[in-house]
Amino acid sequence: MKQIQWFPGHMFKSLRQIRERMTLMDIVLVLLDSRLPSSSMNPEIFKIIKDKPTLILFNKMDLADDSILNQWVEYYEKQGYLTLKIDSQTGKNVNKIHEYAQMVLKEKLERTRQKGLKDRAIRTMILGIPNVGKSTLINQLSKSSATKTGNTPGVTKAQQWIKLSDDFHLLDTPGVLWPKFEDPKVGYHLAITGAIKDKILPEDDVVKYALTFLKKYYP
Ligand SMILES: Nc1nc2c(ncn2[C@@H]2O[C@H](COP(=O)(O)OP(=O)(O)OP(=O)(O)O)[C@@H](O)[C@H]2O)c(=O)[nH]1
Ligand SMILES: [Mg+2]
Repeated sequence: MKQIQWFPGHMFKSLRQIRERMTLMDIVLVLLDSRLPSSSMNPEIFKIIKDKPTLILFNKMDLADDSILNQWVEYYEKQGYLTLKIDSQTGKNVNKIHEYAQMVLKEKLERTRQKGLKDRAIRTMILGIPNVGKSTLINQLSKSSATKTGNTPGVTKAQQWIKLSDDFHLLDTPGVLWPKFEDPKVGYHLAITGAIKDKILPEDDVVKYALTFLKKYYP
């Protein structure tokens, strides 16, 4: 199997931007592909988000094998993460994201209220590897919002926010992370599902891998 050496320069730039923007966030939405919850997880992600509250979203739930997906749900929930399965294309469960974000931030929101402070809007951003559905989710979320974009001064420059509601604001540009590559199998999974360009791995190998995989797991 061919090992991919794949860390384009724009990923360094993207990583720097993510780190900058992270300081503005109350919670991050980590978007995974339900068909490949492991391969679509960036290996460094928990170092990048540190102890920032996180909601894990399994996108493309419509394309996944639910019994296997449920094992991943269990895996992350055991580690203390709240997760939600969504379909960004049809919008299934997308309207639950706000409520889930509030659940993740429950204690923090309660503390604010106890101090008699008024809540400010929850600020969030989407993080995920290429093709996982970040833009589709942003479009789906903003469909129902009255105010499309607003300007809030950021750390270095003004950031564009989508006001999904008065108390839930989404940064309009998602953070793009690189996928996991240490296991050569992952490269094949990403090629088959379209997360990496067709040219990166030899087509014959990808097709051979896909057929072997399907024969083994879905004969
Ligand atoms: N079946 C299905 N397809 C989806 C879903 N979400 C996104 N897609 C499709 O997945 C493809 C990639 O979606 P994008 O929203 O462009 O992904 P992205 O993460 O913004 O990709 P980059 O901008 O390249 O990083 C598109 O063809 C979408 O229509 C989903 O929940 N279900
Ligand atoms: Mg996009």
